[in-house]
Amino acid sequence: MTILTRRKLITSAAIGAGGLLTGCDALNRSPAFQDVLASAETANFTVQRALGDRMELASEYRVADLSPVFRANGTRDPGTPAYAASAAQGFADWRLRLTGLFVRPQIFSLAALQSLPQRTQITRHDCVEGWSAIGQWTGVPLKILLDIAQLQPSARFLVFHCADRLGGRPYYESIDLLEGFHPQTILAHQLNGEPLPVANGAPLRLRVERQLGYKQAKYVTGVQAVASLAGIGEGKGGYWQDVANYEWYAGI
Ligand SMILES: Nc1nc2c(c(=O)[nH]1)N[C@H]1C(S)=C(S)[C@@H](COP(=O)(O)O)O[C@H]1N2
Ligand SMILES: [Mo]
Repeated sequence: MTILTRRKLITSAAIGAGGLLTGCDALNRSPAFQDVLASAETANFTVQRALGDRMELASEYRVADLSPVFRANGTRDPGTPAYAASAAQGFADWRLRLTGLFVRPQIFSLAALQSLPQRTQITRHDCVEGWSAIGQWTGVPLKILLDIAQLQPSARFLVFHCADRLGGRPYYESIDLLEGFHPQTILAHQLNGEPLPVANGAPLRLRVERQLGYKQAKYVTGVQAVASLAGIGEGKGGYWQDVANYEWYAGI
């Protein structure tokens, strides 16, 4: 079924640049195609893979475009004694652990992360709840950490563990390796040139700029390399995927 879908899409893409959108719109409206999308999350992933170059960049904006306020959503403060104690000392004891299928598992302090090469990017965050905000993020490209820790050949996904719980469950998210090595995928410790506020995920959050807001894990404590998402949470790759069937590949 997946293969058929991909062939159809490639056929419509072959119409040429002018016909591509029309072809896809028609395909999107077809009930059979809707069934395919509904039937398997992998179908959506396949569509993304077939339609676009997954290494394309998300739009970047200018300082003049920054939202006056970058609103917060979901957890605004993890609220645990451990988090409060860490915040009280400026997160000097915060650690990012790279675990799972790495050749050289790592533990980084914030200072260690900040001593690595950094990237700053101004991007638009789109939340499924219907709001967007443009912010400037500074942090270490995830690729740099992956190059240090070195993935084992069996690694396929990167799971981000967070310090907060929502509705009693730990928040988590996951991405594939293409997204993990993408130049705009960073672990950010600054928003608009200031240390990340608690409400926006202090001291460290994921920015994975071609995807929706819920992928942007806040309060990140760990990156786990895995061969499969089965066995992590309920196996759908993220908190909102488990709780409300949100799409795992949340392309904008
Ligand atoms: N750890 C954690 N990460 C999270 C959430 C959360 O509740 N906990 N909410 C997600 C959602 S739905 C959105 S829209 C963004 C909100 O980021 P912001 O608070 O900086 O606006 O964080 C995402 N990452
Ligand atoms: Mo969101």
